[in-house]
Amino acid sequence: MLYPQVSSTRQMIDLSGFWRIRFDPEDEGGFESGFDGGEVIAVPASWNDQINERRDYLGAAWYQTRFALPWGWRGQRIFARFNSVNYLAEVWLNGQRLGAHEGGHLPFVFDITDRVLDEDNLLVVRVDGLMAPDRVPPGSLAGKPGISFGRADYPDTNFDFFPYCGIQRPVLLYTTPQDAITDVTVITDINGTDGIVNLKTTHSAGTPLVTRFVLQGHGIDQAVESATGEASLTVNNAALWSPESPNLYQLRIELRRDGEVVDGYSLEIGIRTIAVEGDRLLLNGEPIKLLGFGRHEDFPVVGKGLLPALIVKDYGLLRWIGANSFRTTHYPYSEQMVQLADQLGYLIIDETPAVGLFFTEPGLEKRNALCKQYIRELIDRDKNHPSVIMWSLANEPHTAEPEARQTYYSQDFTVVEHSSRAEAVQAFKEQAELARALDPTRPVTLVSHEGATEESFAFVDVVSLNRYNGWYTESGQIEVGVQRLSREIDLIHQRYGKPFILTEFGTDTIPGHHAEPPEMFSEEYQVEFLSQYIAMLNSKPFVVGQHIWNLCDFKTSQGVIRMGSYNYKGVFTRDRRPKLAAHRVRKLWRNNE
Ligand code: BDP
Repeated sequence: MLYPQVSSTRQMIDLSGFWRIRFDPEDEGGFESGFDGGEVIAVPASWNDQINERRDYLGAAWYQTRFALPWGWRGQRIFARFNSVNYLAEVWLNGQRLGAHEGGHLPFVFDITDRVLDEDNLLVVRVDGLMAPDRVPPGSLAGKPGISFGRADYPDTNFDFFPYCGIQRPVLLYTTPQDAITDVTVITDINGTDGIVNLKTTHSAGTPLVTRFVLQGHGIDQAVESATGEASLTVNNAALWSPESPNLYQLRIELRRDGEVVDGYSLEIGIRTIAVEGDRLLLNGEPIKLLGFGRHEDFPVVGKGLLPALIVKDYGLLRWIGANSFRTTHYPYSEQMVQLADQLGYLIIDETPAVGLFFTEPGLEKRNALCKQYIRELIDRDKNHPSVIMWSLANEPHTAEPEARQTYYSQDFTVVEHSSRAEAVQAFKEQAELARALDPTRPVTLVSHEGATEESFAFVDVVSLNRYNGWYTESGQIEVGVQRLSREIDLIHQRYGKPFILTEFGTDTIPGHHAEPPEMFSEEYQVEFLSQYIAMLNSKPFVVGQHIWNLCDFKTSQGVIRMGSYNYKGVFTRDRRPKLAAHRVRKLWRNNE
């Protein structure tokens, strides 16, 4: 899927601004052709923190806005693109239904060419933020043993970030010519000092057209023409892309008829390879170690709304602390975030919205289908970004047979046979196959909290684990916890022999709370905890990544372990001020520079 752009053949406008919203708690409906009044709402942003009375409201709401067709657009193909609507969207233009999309955090597009008027168009979006067992992430499962962390949070989620909803990223209107480039796939390789750029495009013209590819930058200006839409360019002495040197080339694609350009599309590409060899992760053929964080799209008032200044700020924090990577916990981040990672040199583990999956609860078939839809949409959206080095299928799916989990812990990580539920094994087998079929170039991972009992680790290239020894377990005893984790990581490595990433570890830390000797919730405890974890992880060559939970404090549902409805595991506060641990991690990651 191509991000819209403005060029000599394409136009785009952004419908961000003040829309109207009408909440519909009884699900009465009937607003397809618009409504009078309503409340003012800013788009993009979640509704929850904008309108006090609706903070915890997760039901149906109707958005509307009006627009006129920009001058000169008629005659082009015209589209409406929604970059993210959480959770379910249904859309009408001038009373006519355009379609629906399930799942927040991934874009969807409608062709509105034949439905858009020259003046006074009314765009209506019904947004449904309800948490339900047959949705992904699944919700409203509380009260059942082993579900919702065994407690009831409010609102009832089975993850701890606040379930913000609404139109959270921009809605764009854009044009393409009638005969347009519809997709581009860029796959790069390295041969000695040469870069190989393999290109494939599709277009909407009914007849064969010539595609011209022009690659520029770092002293080269090369072009190749193709009648099939496929081509391969060799770049001598290529300037490879890496976090240290995020070198990008400008790729221009032109669709031509009789020598005349009918459409053009430009993008920045990076030449790099990513591979798993034995238990190492290789970037451009060299072992790479990921230092970084899990994060959330989360900020006061806007909730999960796109906030460009926050993206700039967070990349500044990542640079300052010496991180080279992050995981898009627990849903795909904005396309702007990914585009900047290409430019600034960050490695992304790109995660689908599949957080907290269950396998024996009702709705499994629908959940599995949604997981596959998300994988398709995510790869379609992000496949051309050099920064994206891995696909993460899910975070902490509840895969273990309960008895197997008990034996595993009580017998100090004895691996039991048949430890994962058959439904989970089947689901991840199919999902890993799907991700590989769609993108054979990137490793696939699964982020588990089950440990060596996770049978689905067999299907992925990189093993990822979240652990809180010294916090949720071995509370107050960091050393005991870290030693136990060290043994567990070794056992997982023995069982699977794959590269390992500790994708989450951290402690809730109240800024300004101090204790000597260190005590839980104090800044000193976070410093000690992260230092001991990092030392342990550094000692294992097969550990190819350490991602601290979390970059910043973030909003959660209300619950007994979330004081003030915050998760305080950030090394920065929610308003991005460093805690003591930020300075320590900076020293450790930047080698005392
Ligand atoms: C992990 C989850 C993460 C939570 C974290 C925590 O993956 O989303 O925020 O625990 O409890 O299990 O802080």
